[in-house]
Amino acid sequence: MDLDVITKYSALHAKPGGLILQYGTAGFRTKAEHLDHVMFRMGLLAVLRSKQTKSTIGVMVTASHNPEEDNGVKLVDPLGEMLAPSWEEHATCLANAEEQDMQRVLIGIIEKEAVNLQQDAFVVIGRDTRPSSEKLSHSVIDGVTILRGQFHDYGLLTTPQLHYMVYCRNTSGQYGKATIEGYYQKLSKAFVELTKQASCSGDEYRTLKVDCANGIGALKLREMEHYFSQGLSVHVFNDGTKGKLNHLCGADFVKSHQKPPEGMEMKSNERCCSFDGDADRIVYYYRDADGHFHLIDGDKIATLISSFLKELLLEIGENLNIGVVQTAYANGSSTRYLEEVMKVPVYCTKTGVKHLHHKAQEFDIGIYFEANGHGTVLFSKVAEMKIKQLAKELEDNKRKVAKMLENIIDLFNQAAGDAISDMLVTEAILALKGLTIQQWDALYTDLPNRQLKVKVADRQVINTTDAERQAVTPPGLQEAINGLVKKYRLSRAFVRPSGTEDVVRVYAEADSQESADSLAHEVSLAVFQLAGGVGERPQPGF
Ligand code: NG1
Ligand code: ZN
Repeated sequence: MDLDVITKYSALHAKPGGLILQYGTAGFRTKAEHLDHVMFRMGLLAVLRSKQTKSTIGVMVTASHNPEEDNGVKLVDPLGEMLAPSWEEHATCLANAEEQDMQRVLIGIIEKEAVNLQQDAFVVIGRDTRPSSEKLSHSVIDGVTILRGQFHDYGLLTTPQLHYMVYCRNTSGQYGKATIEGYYQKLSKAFVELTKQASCSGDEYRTLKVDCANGIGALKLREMEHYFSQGLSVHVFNDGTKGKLNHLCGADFVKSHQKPPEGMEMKSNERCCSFDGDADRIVYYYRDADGHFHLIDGDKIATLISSFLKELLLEIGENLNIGVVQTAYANGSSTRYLEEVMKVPVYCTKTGVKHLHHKAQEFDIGIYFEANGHGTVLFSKVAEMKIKQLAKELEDNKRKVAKMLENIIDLFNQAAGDAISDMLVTEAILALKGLTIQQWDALYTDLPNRQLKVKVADRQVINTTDAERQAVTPPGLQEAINGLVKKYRLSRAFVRPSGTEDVVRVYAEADSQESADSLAHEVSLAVFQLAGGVGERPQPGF
């Protein structure tokens, strides 16, 4: 490896002196103009990771639900998973090395990870629709090329589609074909077969309104639409032709503001959903006859899916173990409903899909969802084989049910949470069970809740434990929170430093919206006082 060449090219993607970034919950994220050097260096790192794992590695250029001016990058590991923790550290070191230290840091990684430089490397690249993404993805390619890695640039893709491509390539096509048509065909075939079993007598033709956050989801849904149009007709809103990415629309907006997106007409009781900017999150919602808005978040999607899977398993008399994985942001009512009514075990992990994904792998069928709508279902190899066998062996009705399970396995993107795939699963389940969106919503009532952000000088002064539900530092903060929580009924609150934004996040729930709002505000004040708040003191009201 000619390190001098790297140094020379690196200068063309020079790092702004003093800029420090952290590989966070979803890779690097910041203003797009600060990311050129990070992209080049992640191209280099992807080649090293590919050589070390002897597998294809993915690089996705996106900042998901963050504003259009931002961008970001994350690496995708061989089975479509998030990058291994030790490599996240390497990513941070490499991204923050000043130009003159680049060689040393690179050599350090190569030695520490015993990377064989003679090994071939292959990297696949995808990007979202942000104006800055194309140029930044070329900087990734520059990095890959300098280290003589081979690559395939898929261009515009949703984040989960890139995860799918990586997974397909590393399982020699067994999981599916690593092309965009391969993705469309695999999911659509499963969806159409599954919904064929729904008794459609008297049913109106199924339609769904989809807010695509003015992002990549719109492009890909339009491309895909005719593959599944037999079973579902989608009406795309916020397709990017007019509005700004993630601005007043998209899953993150709808979930955090608990109101409908701009740019979508909603008649009462119509089924609607929103994707986020890179189409890995989905939330549903509707307006009732009185005009009230009802949000159906990731927790309720997980509940619908797990109850359906449990029913199917019961019908074929198979007791594969099911587990639901959530984070501290899961609504308390969802956890209670899952545990007490549905009798499924529920686990709580730290925020960030890699933690949920990891935990979900412990079950035959692991269902994981973040409240914000990011999630999927993982089927273990054993579960998959058993179900496939039953679909051949069983008779009549039971065989049909096993076939449905087989289609469900194909319909879930097992490499990552995927808004398109989750949408199709949800639509199929609602059709099969003959459920309206109101009936689904009525499974349980969410506890009123509020999420706030507090700016502090250094958010890392907050350290947490118990899956982020307790703050261990700064001293006195947890005691203050405990004191405030006691003032309200059915209440709960916690704080944690965000992994994607320079803020501390505050979450509170209670028996009424007023109480949840007021508790969240009081906790924000405690954070501001005890964890080094900067700028204006948090004000009540939203
Ligand atoms: P941070 O900024 O660490 O809270 C947010 C989401 C995560 C996850 C990541 C990645 C919340 C409260 N947090 O992380 O769940 O989706 O972004 O996109 O929704
Ligand atoms: Zn996203």
